[in-house]
Amino acid sequence: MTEPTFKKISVIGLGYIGLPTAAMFASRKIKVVGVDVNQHAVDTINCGEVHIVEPDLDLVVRAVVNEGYLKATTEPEPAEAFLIAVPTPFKGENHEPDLKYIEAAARAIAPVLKAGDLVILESTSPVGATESMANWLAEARPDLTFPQTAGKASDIRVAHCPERVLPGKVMQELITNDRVIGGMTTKCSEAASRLYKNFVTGECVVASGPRVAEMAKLTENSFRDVNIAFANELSIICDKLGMDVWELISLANRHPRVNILQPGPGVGGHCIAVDPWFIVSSAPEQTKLIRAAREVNDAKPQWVIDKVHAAIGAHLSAHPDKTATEVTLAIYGLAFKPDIDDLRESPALEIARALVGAHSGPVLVAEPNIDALPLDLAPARLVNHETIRADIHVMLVDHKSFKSSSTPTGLLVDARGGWDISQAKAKAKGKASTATDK
Ligand code: SAJ
Repeated sequence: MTEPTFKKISVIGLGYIGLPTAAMFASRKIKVVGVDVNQHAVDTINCGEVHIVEPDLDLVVRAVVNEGYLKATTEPEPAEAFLIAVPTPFKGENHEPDLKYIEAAARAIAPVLKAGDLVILESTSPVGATESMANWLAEARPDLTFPQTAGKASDIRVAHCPERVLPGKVMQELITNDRVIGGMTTKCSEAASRLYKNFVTGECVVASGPRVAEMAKLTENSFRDVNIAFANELSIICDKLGMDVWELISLANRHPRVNILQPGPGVGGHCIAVDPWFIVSSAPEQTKLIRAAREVNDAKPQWVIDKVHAAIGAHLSAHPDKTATEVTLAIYGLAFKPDIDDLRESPALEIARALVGAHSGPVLVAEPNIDALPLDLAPARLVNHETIRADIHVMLVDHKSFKSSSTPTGLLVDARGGWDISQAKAKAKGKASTATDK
């Protein structure tokens, strides 16, 4: 017997993952109802517009809303498949995962579930979250059967299929990335694979269950975090030994089995700096390396701040006639990574705030992807990087436009390796590689 195709699906949570996913299904001419508690997001989408920035998303959303395949609402309605893409933040100070949004989403869809429906958790989640979700659904609907008790014969199919797309490339990676399918039973995995095959050209890889699928997603982001921590530690070692860390890494990466990522001012965004803690909280005694990597990356912004203060001190020593109020500081980049406009959870923003708060002289900020500075940077001025004249230049994000411009004149604190400081280094023998006179 051929399994039915999905005629209507519902996506709960219309954020950075949910909206692109909803739009992608709708672009395959499947009716999609997007559900969000944010009335503004719902109204914006129903006008064919977007409330988040992601290349090409606006075009797809406009088309699918106009054609009637995507609509948004605040109240769940019946569908054949439900995809939950809500945030999983921390609870309190101890980096414990908070499943309250998943629970709220499960309880919101429970009343409209019917036998044969599929519920997929896409949110990055700690191990066991999918089973908790299935239990909340079962609690709310004792008239239906669920895989945790009925196995393959369950009325409702449940799976964890974690999103793995890179912000900035979401519309492309949604299609081409392989998709991990962690069904609670083989029937659940079959149904989820069938759903994603509507647009995924990568492989739908069936895991042995939802727990390993949850752990796979956390492992991917922790792997990246540990690798970046290694690069960040190398940058601090190189600074002590008077070497260029970017040269070092590019030499080491010539080895066929070495692939070190790049150091920076710290790790930002909503995933890499968060997800490793979900593993730590599941196995606190067994996660020494994962925890250490988090600590190394979290300490990097302060290290950069200290470097800038040392550069200000060096400049004042070289110009005894000046006071700090006469030293102009220029900051290049505020976003959490290159070539995006997203300032949330950005180490560059954290560093800029600290410098603006501590420095008594003028602070100029170049961030080509925004139109106005955040209010708490108020004393600073947003400027075009090409017109900057300053005593100390601080590179925090290597946006393409910064790298294509010439290296500025003055003291350089380059947390990204975006400037060519090799000549300057030769001139400034004995000085730290990250604070170089040019
Ligand atoms: N970073 C470095 N050095 C590097 C690479 C990144 O310092 O060599 C920094 C970035 O500047 C940024 C942070 O790490 O501050 C995170 O950026 P990212 O590009 O590594 O990752 P995200 O957070 O944008 O997206 C990640 C991706 N995960 C992996 O590549 C394993 C993406 O595929 C996931 O879907 C996403 O997390 C998520 O939603 O979990």
